[in-house]
Amino acid sequence: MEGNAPVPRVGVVVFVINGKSVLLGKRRGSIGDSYFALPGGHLEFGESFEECAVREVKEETGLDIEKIEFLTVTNNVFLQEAKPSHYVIIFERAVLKDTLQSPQNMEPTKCDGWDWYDWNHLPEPLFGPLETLVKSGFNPLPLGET
Ligand code: 8DG
Ligand code: MG
Repeated sequence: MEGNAPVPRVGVVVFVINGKSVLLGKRRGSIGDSYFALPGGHLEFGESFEECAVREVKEETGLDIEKIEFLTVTNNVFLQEAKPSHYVIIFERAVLKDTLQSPQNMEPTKCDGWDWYDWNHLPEPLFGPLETLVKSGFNPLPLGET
């Protein structure tokens, strides 16, 4: 393969579901700066989607999650960014192991802070890939929770 040729990367992001709310944080310092996004990040070599979801949520929010389920996948090309990039994003859903546990802002240089948002009253602006999903009518809540 070409040395520095850009390649698509894989991201795993997680709808952490708490009742009718999901966890979102305003991004800082990378693609999607100032937009609300899901916790998540780059799939590491050899990792399963579930392992990546657990690791990223723990690293970014301190939360322990369980019941990780695959929801959907989207193809996202960001050509307008300072560093053009291309991500295949795996969207997972999960719940808290301990519903009394609160999110912590573990990486304050990358995120303004985490909070729960009612699915029917999401904050703005949402990061593009998430915005597109929401606008398509996608709903990450289990049936009956809408
Ligand atoms: P880093 O150490 O590489 O900076 O952080 P990371 O946690 O591994 O990566 P990330 O930037 O959080 O996520 C990887 C890419 O996934 C991100 O650059 C763009 C893409 N992405 C989306 N939608 C979302 C989303 O809702 N949340 C997150 N975290 N990333 C998303 O396309
Ligand atoms: Mg991240």
